Amino acid sequence: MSAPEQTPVTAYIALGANLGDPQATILKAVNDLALIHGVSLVKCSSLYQTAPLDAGGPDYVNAVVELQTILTAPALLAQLQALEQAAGRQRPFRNAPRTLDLDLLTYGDARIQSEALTIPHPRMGERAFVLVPLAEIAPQAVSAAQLLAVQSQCIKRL
Ligand code: PH2
Ligand code: MG
Ligand code: MG
Repeated sequence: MSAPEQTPVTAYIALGANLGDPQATILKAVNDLALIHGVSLVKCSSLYQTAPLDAGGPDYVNAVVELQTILTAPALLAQLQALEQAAGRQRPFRNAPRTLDLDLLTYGDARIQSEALTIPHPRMGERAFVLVPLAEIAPQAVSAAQLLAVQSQCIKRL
């Protein structure tokens, strides 16, 4: 008998980095995401230089990717955390500068509220560094009103 088939789910991931060589780290992370077993990379936004929001340190490089995955949301999260660890991520305090941050924005149309994971990402609608790259690859996912609300935040396409 053949194994049951799993229906792939579309997930969006926000990538961010502002320590080390952020641009190289983000490009490597996109590559690494595509290599995860059970994940296919569908689209990748441009890279953006962004001013830190509610945070200090150097400017960030941010991007958003669209994935198709047969992994569950917790299993995908574990893979994202493993890539953050491999990039030398440390967490000395909240919103500290970081070598790599990989945030699961949405997972299909799932709504998840657990200790480890809140989906959709609770702050994605307040952040130009998420909405602008997301609108680039998934215009249906972002409204004009949402973009208008973050238009004062500094973001420059690289
Ligand atoms: N991430 C944060 C806090 N602030 N600012 C920018 N520009 N880019 C980020 O990725 C970012 C941030 C927490 O994850
Ligand atoms: Mg984050
Ligand atoms: Mg994070």
